[in-house]
Amino acid sequence: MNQQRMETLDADPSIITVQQHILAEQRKHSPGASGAFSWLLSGITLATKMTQAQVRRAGLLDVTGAAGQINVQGEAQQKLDIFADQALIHCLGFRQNVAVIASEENEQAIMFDGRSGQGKYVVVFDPLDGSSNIDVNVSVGTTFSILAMPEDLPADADPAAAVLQPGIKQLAAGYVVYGSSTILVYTTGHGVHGFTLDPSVGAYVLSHENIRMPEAGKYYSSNDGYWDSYPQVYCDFISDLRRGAYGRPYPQRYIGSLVADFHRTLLTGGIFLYPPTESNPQGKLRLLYEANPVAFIAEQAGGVASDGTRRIMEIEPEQIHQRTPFIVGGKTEMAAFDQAMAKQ
Ligand code: AHM
Ligand code: MG
Repeated sequence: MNQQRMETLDADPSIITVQQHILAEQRKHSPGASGAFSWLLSGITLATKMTQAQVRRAGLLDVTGAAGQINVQGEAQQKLDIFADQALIHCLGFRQNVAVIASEENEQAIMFDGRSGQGKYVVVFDPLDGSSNIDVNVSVGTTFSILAMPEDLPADADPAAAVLQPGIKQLAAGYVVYGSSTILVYTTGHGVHGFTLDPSVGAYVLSHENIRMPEAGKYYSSNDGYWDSYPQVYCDFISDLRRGAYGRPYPQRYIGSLVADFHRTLLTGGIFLYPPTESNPQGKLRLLYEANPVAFIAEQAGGVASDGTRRIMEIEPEQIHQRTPFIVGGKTEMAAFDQAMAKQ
């Protein structure tokens, strides 16, 4: 083999996979760590790879459309909702350190048999967020949040008690966007890092290290189809954004998949709003597995997340599937939003 051929076969030493990154972060921030946490995260990444493989074949396989069941939110489950849910339950079921999981698709939290004492972690997720977009080739995603299993929980307790913790207790959180490429973004409280799936090797590779949300951004994002039922203060604030009251006019972008709308907001700044509406007076998005993980990532990237008056991550949850109004964005837009709320 000649020298030139040898060179083309050399592995790229600068490539860092998500697994390597998590292990390196653990060595840096928790030198005594057992590696159990990175093993758990690898269960999540594996499930998202299984899901993305199905998403990429939507239209070829019989995976699109409704499954004919209604979930606990009263929404029609898509076939891919169920696939993604089962993939996560399957992959996390093999991680002995996971005691309890809760998912958008299941009414009750699930305690894995015999793990109330030994399992250290609780994982909460929305397996396929924005799934009504799947049939029309629009980006969808997965969100997840990892908490510590409470030590004093009796073995026969309702597993929901393990899940009902405020967002400030999250040990890690992340999401995957199945978009023009598949990207995984995660935080363990030491910054926010993004990894793009390289389909040729099947690995998430570091592509966005230490993401910072721009202090002031370009777009606002909300479903203004509900304009007539927004509280007046939201209409006033959005009108001000549009007419340039905060420096320059903000154009609108809205996809209708939280992960995709937030990912754009994370990278380009601006503000995302899902206010209370007539049909969803408590807001539409779910606190534990949509708002909390996104809020953790936003804060770690220098942004802010609120329910209109409170910091999202300080809300004490009462129910697994509790909804919340959700406003998240860069420092400048969120300060303007807070001022607008204070004036009402
Ligand atoms: P889902 O979890 O059932 O997919 O619904 C959540 C989605 C979010 O991704 C998105 O932000 C929101 O619903 C869009 O709602 P709307 O269609 O009312 O704008
Ligand atoms: Mg969702």
